[in-house]
Amino acid sequence: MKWYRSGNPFKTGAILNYPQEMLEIEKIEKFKFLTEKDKTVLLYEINKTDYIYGLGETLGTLNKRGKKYRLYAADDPNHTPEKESLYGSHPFVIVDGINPFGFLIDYPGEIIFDVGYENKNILKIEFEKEDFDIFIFETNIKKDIIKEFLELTGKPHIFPKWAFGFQQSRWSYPDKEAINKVASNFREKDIPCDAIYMDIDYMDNFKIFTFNDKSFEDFENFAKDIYSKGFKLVPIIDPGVKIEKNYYMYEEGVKNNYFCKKETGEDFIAAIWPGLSHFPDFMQEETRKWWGEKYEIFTRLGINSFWNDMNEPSIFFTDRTAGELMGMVQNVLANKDKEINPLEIQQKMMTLSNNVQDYKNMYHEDDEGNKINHHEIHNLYGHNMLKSSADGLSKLMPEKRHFLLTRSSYIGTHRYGTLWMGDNMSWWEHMIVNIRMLQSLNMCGYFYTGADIGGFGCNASPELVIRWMQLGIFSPLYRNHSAWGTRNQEPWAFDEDTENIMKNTLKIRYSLITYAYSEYMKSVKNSKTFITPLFMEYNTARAKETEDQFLYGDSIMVTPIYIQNAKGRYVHLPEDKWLFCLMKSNEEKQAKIYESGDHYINVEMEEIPFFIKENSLVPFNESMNYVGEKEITEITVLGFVTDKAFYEIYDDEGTDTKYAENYSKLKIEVRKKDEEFLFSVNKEDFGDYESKIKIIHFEIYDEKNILHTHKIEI
Ligand code: MIG
Repeated sequence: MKWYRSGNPFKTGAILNYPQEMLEIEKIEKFKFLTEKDKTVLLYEINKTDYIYGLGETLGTLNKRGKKYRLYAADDPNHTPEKESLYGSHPFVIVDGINPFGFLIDYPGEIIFDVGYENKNILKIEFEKEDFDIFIFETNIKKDIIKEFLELTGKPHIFPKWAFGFQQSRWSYPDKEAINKVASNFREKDIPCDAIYMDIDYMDNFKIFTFNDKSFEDFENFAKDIYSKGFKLVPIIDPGVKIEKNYYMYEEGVKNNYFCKKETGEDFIAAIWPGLSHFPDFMQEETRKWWGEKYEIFTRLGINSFWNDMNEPSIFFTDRTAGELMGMVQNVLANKDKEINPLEIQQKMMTLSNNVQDYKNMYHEDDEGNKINHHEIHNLYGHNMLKSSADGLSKLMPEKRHFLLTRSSYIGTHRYGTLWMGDNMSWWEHMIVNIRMLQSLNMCGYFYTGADIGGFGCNASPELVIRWMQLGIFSPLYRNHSAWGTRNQEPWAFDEDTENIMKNTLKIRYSLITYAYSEYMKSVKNSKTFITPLFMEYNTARAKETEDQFLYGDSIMVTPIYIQNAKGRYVHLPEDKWLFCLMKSNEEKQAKIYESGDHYINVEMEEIPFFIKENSLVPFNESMNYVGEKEITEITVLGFVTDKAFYEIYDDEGTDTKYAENYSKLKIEVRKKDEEFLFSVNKEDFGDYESKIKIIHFEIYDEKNILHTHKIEI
């Protein structure tokens, strides 16, 4: 790995461990470094055979060639294909060519990545300022690029085990009665679920760290009740603090100088959900501490799971943008006889929100008292908000793992929690976006992530929600969420048949909890992606171009249906043989061996297709209403063995922070010797945690498609 420095970069906090040697940017190889009048540029000549992967949360294909990306956090709820910015900035790239290499840029302002868009053979990276670090990972082994990236930026946050259960959300369940109803529906209908989200309406007038005491009267008992049914509550936290006399967050913030400033030194003002608001200056340690401590109103009730929204930060309008628009409109009204240009007004309206000039008018102060223009470090706002939340929760509940989602993120934010993919739509086109982004986000440390299942904006059809929920089985974050005013999309929101399909789907997810949790924890430990693109494992052009399939842990390849009315799809099976599994429910499944190559598979609406790799095993446990409801004492290991297969079940208590000391490993081995199978299990417990699994059933297929069963009692 080589580290080059240009100018005098801002200390973003993204990099945990710097390499020993820092080189001057002029010495950089592979790239041409240019300083122009108003920008700094890096150029890389794209080789014909190069596949260029990365850039985390961006639209477009997994191979980023042929599009331009603008890394400048934006709250844009309309993710159409031509859009260049989403909510985060993840300038990490793997160039998969003759000699694969990777690189990471640490620069908190706007970066333009033109990946062969203007000129198809040039990757052009543009910065407004010359101040950045670039790290080049020169190892040829693609998986090692990820390892080195995580050595620099740190390991992903360890989520509680329940995070691998299902989560239901909607903007908004308006009051506690609505949430209670959702909770009782899940339990009465025997549909598994672990968490229910609370969107902005739980607050008093959108004032952060308050409760609406009418719609959520006696919040404490309401929360207790929900938790006693095995649910977690996940309240939303927005950064904007309402300007209102006697509101404690406002008063404390103003008094202690916790808010971002205008150029003049007064507190910066913009309109957002609560109305005119101030924005906490998360660049300051003091402010972060103050904010983090506010979570106490939740943690005293045992709540330590949250989502941090609107932290690009999103701005609806300011007096400046609204004033300019008003001026234009008034001008038109006052001069009725003059010719008007309606287009100009319409275009002005489009620039009311999230206006770059507003960001340029906003200032931070760092811990040394230096004034920093917001625009220059724009991409750090969400990162530092999440850091503040994470540090606060770690102090308030030090023994417990927190659960935190953020909308805006930077490199390294994965250490504190994760991102969800923001405001997608109930469009089939957004399912493939979800599939690709799971892969590109895993590459830059967001192992645990996901999109709004069923789509956020627009109305969803039952088929779309079914197919998306089926994909969701293999999405680490499995959250169904939808926007205000759209059709409901909870499992029971459609017809009975749809409800049954979703119930079976969710039960399969819960039967895979042992596998999901083991694979996630091993991924973090070994610094390898949990969701892995095919190009990472297989070196053929066909594998590198397959973007609509992915590996889920070490044993499973997922091949989702994401086309409306499709009753099947083509799949690419690299290298080895694979065991094709088609599941309707935990009780009804088919399994069949496939040779490598390209195949068409038939998949009915209620069926979930996936493949198990040759010489691999997958443990299934009994489904349950929520993670931890029952102890898992019995598992069934499904596998495909032609020689020998090994699987390690990792487990721990699931909620505490002592996972490094207290955990268990159950090592399972299946060997084929001539026509016989040999089975063995080896139990290793560490610290004070003990594996609870007592009975293991085996369902092992050989290359002739013959099923061999066996049972071991421990
Ligand atoms: O302006 O809180 O991405 O998940 O439901 C919209 C309301 C604000 C955007 C989030 C979405 C959430 C919504 N929020």
